[in-house]
Amino acid sequence: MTTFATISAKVRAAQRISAEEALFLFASPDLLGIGELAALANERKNGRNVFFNVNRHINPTNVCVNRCAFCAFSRTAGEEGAYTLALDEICRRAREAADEGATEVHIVGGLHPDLPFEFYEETLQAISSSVPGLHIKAFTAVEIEYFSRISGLSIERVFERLISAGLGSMPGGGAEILVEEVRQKICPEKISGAHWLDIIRLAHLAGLKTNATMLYGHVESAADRVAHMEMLRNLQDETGGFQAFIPLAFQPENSDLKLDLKGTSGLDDLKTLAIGRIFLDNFDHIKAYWIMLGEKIAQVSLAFGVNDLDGTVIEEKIGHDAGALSPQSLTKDGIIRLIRKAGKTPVERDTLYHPLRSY
Ligand code: V47
Ligand code: SF4
Repeated sequence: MTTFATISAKVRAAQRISAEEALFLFASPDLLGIGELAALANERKNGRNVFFNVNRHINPTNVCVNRCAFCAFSRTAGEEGAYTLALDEICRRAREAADEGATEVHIVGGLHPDLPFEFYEETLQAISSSVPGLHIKAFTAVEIEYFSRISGLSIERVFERLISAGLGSMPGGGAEILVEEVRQKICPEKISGAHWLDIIRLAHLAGLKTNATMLYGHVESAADRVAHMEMLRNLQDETGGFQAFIPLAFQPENSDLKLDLKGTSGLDDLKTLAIGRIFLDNFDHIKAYWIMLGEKIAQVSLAFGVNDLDGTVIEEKIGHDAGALSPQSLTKDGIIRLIRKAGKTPVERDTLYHPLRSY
């Protein structure tokens, strides 16, 4: 029989817990007990270090043919508020970021009905030639699949072309909840969960590291969250290409999923991060994306198994269009202070988790 004690014994012995046991933890009221196990699992991997990076997000366009029900960022072409950045402006932002100490740009956007694949390829080429050394983490699996469709190229060929144009790694977006019934409710136009996993597998085979996100706190059940994490854990066993798991707390404003959803509770945020740390024993990093969680919950999460606070971000749009109350960026000093005050050691990292400097 599953009890908290049997799960605790497994985690303490560094053994993998089952999906059923993860579900048991979601149903458990013992948040502090779960947090303690997650902290233990994390300390074993990362000691007292907490990573952050200095980065900038650039969203080249919010025009998107998918219009997922939870997304307040996207617009239809021609709709008020729709925008597309010129290549020069994207480059200018990347250069400005590097001048201010960023080591990474994080580039994701909508699925634009008219921009050709070459626009994205040229964007990477232009950034890598004008800002050499800046790591480009770009495009979700959803965008990669779209590039393949609009160009007629295979997924493998899309990766080859983007890597030679300067793509360094991929973020973890577009995963949402990989369970099909949930996808039908929240993002029916988006590629299936199985397809998302296939594209990520090909990314890993092409030598790209990626992250994996999980959008939670909308219509999904705890069982859906566990099924999602199990699919990620299985793929990670196969490829080892995931760097961080990033649960994204749903921000309900201005989205078609608004219903009577009020957003996640801090308790659910901490529990989800902690169970992610315990269940995903083959992921090195659990990232608290402070933009969606707020600074305080992100800080508390450092005692619940989290070892990464993402970055300075600068001008975040996806969460803020959906009502996120966090600031749009944090300074490096702000992140360092936040980590220090939680009793941990701040370590600036590059995108691939090489430590650059500890504070
Ligand atoms: O895929 C969209 C999510 C994602 C909302 O890999 C929303 O380092 C909450 O993936 N409420 C894009 N979330 C952002 C993303 C990401 C962010 C930070 C770091 C990394 C990384 C990846 O944002 C989308 C979707 O799941 N999203 N709308 C919303 N209303
Ligand atoms: Fe488009 Fe991504 Fe928003 Fe879905 S989440 S509507 S794919 S920008």
